[in-house]
Amino acid sequence: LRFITGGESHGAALTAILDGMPAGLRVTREAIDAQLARRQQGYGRGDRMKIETDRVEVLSGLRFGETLGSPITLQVVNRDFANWTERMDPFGVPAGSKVTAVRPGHADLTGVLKYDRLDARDILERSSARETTMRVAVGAVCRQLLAAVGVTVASHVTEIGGVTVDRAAIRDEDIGMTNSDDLNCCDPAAEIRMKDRIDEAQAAGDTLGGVFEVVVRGLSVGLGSHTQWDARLDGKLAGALMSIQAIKGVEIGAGFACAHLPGSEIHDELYMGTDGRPYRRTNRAGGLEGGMTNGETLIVRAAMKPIPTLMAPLKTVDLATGKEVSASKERSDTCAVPAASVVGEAMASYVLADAICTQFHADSMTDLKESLAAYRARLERV
Ligand code: EPS
Repeated sequence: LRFITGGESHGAALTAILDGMPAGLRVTREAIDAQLARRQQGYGRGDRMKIETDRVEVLSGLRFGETLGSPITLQVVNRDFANWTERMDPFGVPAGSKVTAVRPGHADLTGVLKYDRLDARDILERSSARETTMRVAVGAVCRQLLAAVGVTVASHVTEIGGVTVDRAAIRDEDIGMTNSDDLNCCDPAAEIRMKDRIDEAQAAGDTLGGVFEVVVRGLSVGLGSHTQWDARLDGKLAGALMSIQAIKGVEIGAGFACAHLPGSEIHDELYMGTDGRPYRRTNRAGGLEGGMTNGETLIVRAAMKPIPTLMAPLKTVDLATGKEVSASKERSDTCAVPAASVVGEAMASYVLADAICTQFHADSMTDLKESLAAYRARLERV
């Protein structure tokens, strides 16, 4: 599989092309729109989300609700474009003031230097996390392939602005089932404190980051491969999650804790089950060993930095005057960790659907399911 996205945050529309999906996958509009709606939620988001109601339009690759094996072109119209037509006109003359007080932590400064622009809007329109709308749309199609082979993808927020959930008290099977709409959180007591923290930050004109965890169940043993660096699934997942705007760290399973615990407390020991199959009692590997899925639940965490647009702006330099000033203010979110968790699910869905399509390469879902069933049957015989 491969996909690319196009679109500026306040441009006419966002698009994506997803290539390589087998033919014969049933895809519903509702399933895509439901994921788009989840991404729009979250306590701490700004006013833009009151303007947008993201809905997918499918321009190619589907007929009567089934994939054709051809590229799938998806589009989401930006409602806010109506307020930006002159400032974002593809052919008109420059309108609106330039953004020159570049925001620390944002793509603004590096982008204008690299792309030789005078207006940071030429950069920020594309670096904006609005782009993740299309990743979620693509991920929602991939999720439907995963569902067809018994794989489910969920997530939950585990930390916001230093307030953490009691992870030990959250049962793995509840993740994705008991999540709140407000913060995609499975710990109601922590969520109250997280909301207070967001209120405080908002009142102070500040922003907050956090951590989310993606949990994938139903994966076969052996997706990915130990044989080559770019076939290792942990590397692909980490890269995909790291590519989400504002993500600064990714962990798999016990992650960074592996660095300070001895091997005896990290590795998941094997026991022989009564059914004659080895099993594990722990999952500190997070479902990945040797760059391959090991049949346990896949657990990946990502850390998001606070959004760099602060209403109480940071110090910066105005590129037009050379003076030290306060950074520019764009309407923005105080905290977008819950939205990022939905994007994280989407990126994981894409990587896993790709791993399945690579291993069980097939032009149609019929052939894919047959070769996956044959592989699973062989594993059963072991
Ligand atoms: C964003 C700034 C805000 C966010 C936006 C990402 O948008 P605006 O500048 O229009 O107020 O709401 O997120 C989205 C639009 C979205 O769909 O997630 C930024 O600068 O990255």
